[in-house]
Amino acid sequence: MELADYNLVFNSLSFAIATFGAGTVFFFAQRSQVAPAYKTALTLSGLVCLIAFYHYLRMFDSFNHAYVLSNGVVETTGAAFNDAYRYVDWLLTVPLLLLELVLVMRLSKEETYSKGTKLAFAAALMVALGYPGEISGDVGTRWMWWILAMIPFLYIVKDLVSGLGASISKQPKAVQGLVSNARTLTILSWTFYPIVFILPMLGIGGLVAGEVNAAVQVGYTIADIVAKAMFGVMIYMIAQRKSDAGA
Ligand SMILES: *C/C=C(C)/C=C/C=C(C)/C=C/C1=C(C)CCCC1(C)C
Repeated sequence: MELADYNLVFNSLSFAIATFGAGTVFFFAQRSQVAPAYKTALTLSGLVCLIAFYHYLRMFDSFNHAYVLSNGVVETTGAAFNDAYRYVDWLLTVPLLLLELVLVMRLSKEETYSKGTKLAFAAALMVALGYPGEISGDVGTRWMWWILAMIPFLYIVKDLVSGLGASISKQPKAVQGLVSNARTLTILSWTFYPIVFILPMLGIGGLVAGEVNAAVQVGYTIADIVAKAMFGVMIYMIAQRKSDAGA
């Protein structure tokens, strides 16, 4: 790994730790600012940041065990970078993020339950199908798992576009724009992940199992910050505006 790539990965992992640590404190503190119906959504935002904070600490640690700097040259130690932290993180946080969106919309109990379980299940399946591809150094194997993981992914996107789309029109006027923006942010930031996944298959940044591809790590880290922390701020704004409107 080149020094510039090493620095890029080191700094972005470090930045993510700071962002998710701050996000955890912020979202838990802001629970007191919203009506009781929306407190769970904020609790979930705080939990998502806390889970990510922990996993980024572990990834940073794993990265520092796999690579060391000696006289300005990056050396491998023989220890593999552990991608499992990222996937375990997604397995926990991705369903929670979808529940956040469903909860803040305050649909009927049945709708919340059925939408919440369907979306959470599809999200967990998507992450589980992506992992065998992520740890493979074989282009064909990676494409196969990518295609399989795209099935639940497209199901989620379709549901966010059509299913939640219908519910958005039933939201109070004051938040319709915000809810629709939160949904757009989710779709755009989530689409980033399958694109980042294929970078090494397109010859960007090298493809060796157990070795860090800087473009992939930085790409996932940016997407995580948008999909978890920025999304959490939008959920907070929706919750606060709906609380003010007594909705
Ligand atoms: C906080 C973390 C989030 C929002 C993670 C989202 C992850 C995805 C949308 C991942 C999707 C993938 C595919 C659609 C195919 C290839 C494998 C994945 C897991 C990268």
